[in-house]
Amino acid sequence: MPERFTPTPEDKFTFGLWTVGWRGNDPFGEPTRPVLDPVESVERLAELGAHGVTFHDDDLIPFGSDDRERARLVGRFREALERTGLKVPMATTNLFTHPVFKDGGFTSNDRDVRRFALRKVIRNIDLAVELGAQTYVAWGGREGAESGAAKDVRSALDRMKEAFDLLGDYVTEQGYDLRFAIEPKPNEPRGDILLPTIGHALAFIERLERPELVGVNPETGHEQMAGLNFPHGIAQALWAGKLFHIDLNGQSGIKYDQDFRFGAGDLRQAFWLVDLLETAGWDGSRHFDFKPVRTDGIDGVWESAKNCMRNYLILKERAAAFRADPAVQEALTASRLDELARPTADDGLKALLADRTAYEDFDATAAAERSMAFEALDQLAMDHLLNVR
Ligand code: XLS
Ligand code: MN
Ligand code: MN
Repeated sequence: MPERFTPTPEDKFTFGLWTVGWRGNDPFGEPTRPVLDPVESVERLAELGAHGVTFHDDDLIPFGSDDRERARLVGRFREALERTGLKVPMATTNLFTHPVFKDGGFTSNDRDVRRFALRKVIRNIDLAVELGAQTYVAWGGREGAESGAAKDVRSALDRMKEAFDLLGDYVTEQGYDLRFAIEPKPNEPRGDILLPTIGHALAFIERLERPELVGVNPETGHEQMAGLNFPHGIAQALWAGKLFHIDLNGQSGIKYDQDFRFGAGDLRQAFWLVDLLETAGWDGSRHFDFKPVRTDGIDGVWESAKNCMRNYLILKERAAAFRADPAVQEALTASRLDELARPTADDGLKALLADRTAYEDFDATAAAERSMAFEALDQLAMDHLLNVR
């Protein structure tokens, strides 16, 4: 019998090539691990039970490669995918590593850079579609500023909109079955980044010419870097029909982008997130965007990749046990979750205005005395999370 927290491709776990391939270079230190061949990543991830891999153009084809080299690298990657059965559900563009992108891609003050950025994205969209991707992530890594006058934010948002409108035209004209997912992040590497949170991105998307083609790709740590509640943000994205992709990892509070393996960092938010995705019937990839800690060798890379999936499956089991517990059902009723699900005025505005019990005869003092009983409910969740019930 397989161990119960061992993943299979049906669990839809995916990893960026840049995650397991991260060599441990940070602003203060050089790489601590050797280069990892994308083909080896594909093989190892398949062995571990993943469903797919994702990549930035430059993860697969180093910046500046000529056409022959590009074809060779894509060819051997494709061959590894066919051999292992691993899928490529998503791809993205690196618009942040090369110095040319020091002031961003879509919103660089330098128009030539913006035109180059769009061409770079379009080139990789063609490859993404060839490899079967249906989602194209756009993280505006360097779309931002460190100082006030350096960026006219309203003009920059015009340029950002222009970029997504042009990309929407491109995939529509090509007949591609591809949607875009904007990845918010508040800061790092820029002092401040445009579209810093899920909420900013959702509002931006509604101003686009083809809003139906664009959703969000929220990352656990990015919302938590801003002190926000990640499951709440995901719930709002789901509510808006805009959760097109998700980046799972771990983060401990308002700090630099830690990118720990999933389950590390804020464990309670991880629990509520898995509960949300599973109860909402999320059928997209469970994509891990994490960085194996730079203290570890290649052993730690595969150990942490395995444990991202293991932690998700453990939390999935714990969340299901919480939902199935009759005591939890009772506690949910005591906390009036069923009432929250009921419309406030399903009798209509006229009836609400005529209802004396709603206002004139309403006993606010008595209603204020009714306990919401949230403490008992929350402890049940804690007991299930810690597996002591
Ligand atoms: C960096 C981002 C990045 C995106 C893809 O902070 O998480 O890895 O997910 O470009
Ligand atoms: Mn991150
Ligand atoms: Mn990410």
